[in-house]
Amino acid sequence: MEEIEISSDTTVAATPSVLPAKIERIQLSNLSYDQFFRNFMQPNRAVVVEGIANDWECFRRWIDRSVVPPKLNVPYLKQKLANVPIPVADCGRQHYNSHEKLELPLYDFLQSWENDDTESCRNRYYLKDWHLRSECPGYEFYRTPSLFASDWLNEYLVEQAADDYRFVYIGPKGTWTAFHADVFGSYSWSVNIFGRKRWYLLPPGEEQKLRNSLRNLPFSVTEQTLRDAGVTFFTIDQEAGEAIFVPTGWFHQVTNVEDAISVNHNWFNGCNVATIWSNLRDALADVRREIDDCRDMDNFDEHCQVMLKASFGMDYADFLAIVLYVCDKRLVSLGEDVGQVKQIDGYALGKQHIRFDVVTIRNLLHETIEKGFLDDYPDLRKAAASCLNKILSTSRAL
Ligand SMILES: O=C(O)CCC(=O)C(=O)O
Ligand SMILES: [Fe+2]
Repeated sequence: MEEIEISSDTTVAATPSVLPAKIERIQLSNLSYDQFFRNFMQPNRAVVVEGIANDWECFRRWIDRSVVPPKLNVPYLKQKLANVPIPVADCGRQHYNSHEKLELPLYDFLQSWENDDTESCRNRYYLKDWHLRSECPGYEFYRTPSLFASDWLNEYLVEQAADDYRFVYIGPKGTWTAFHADVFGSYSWSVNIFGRKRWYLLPPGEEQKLRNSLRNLPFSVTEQTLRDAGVTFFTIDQEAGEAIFVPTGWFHQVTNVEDAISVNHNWFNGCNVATIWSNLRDALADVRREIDDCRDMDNFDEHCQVMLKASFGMDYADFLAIVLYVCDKRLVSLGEDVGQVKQIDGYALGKQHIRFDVVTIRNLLHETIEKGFLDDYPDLRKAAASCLNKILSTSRAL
């Protein structure tokens, strides 16, 4: 099992220096896990990693590189995959803050790639957020790069056989993803296996300059609108074989400037879990404000959690279930002498990494109890307190 390890278990993030003029590009062979952890994940900095997907099955087989220009190998994909319904975004139609979604049979979508006569339709449908990995668990068309293998969200969801955050995107030239920050405030990584995407990436807070008089954010931005609003932003052209690490809370808009195919995960871990928890509490505060006039109804707090799940995608119980599950796995391994903590795609955590994760959870739960964040939810508070006690009684190993 391949180990991912850090050089010490300190939870103190390196002080972020001023933003660089450009997003750094680094060859995978020149970037260790520990460097990525300290220089990018902890300080929440974007980076492009080159040379990352060359040995993936999808990189080698989904694309026919024997023709000029290379193109999607539709016969191969049809032979590998059944004609399942796939989710597509209609880039010609706006639905609130994103594109309208519909489902198409996979083979219809693939067929339209081959047909030039349907150009207008072809360049409109964007196959995105496709859970191909969980739909075909036996088909290992890629392996998560070790840099991104500490992933509490998918570690938990995959082991529970629940809906995960691992996706495939297949976008014809001109399709695009509207201006957004990622779900929960998670990190995302995106690896192109084909084509080119253009990203506009904004450091956290810069999006505030784009709010209109109703405090709404724009659906789409251009370099011109960003410059006019005095926004600090980065433009990145991402080529095949390159990964983009999108840190927590960085707004972005992405265009497939050529036909482009990518694999992406959303995830969080010990480096950004405190931000996720803070976002979740802010989202609950928004819900409570929205339905403040119902405050006297029975089960008001439970009702708020139902609304929180609907708007944010996760409620307090979901969040704690992930954190407590992750913590238990690590505590069990610390209690044994050779216990391994398995991560997604066959990775395992090194000892310092296990300690880092546990210390992070200890700090998070300690603050949660101290500050009364769960006082409206006694059962959750009890579960959090009991986990904290378990951590404290394992202090020998910490
Ligand atoms: O590639 C795209 O169209 C969007 C990707 C994205 O938003 C992400 O990876 O966070
Ligand atoms: Fe995104």
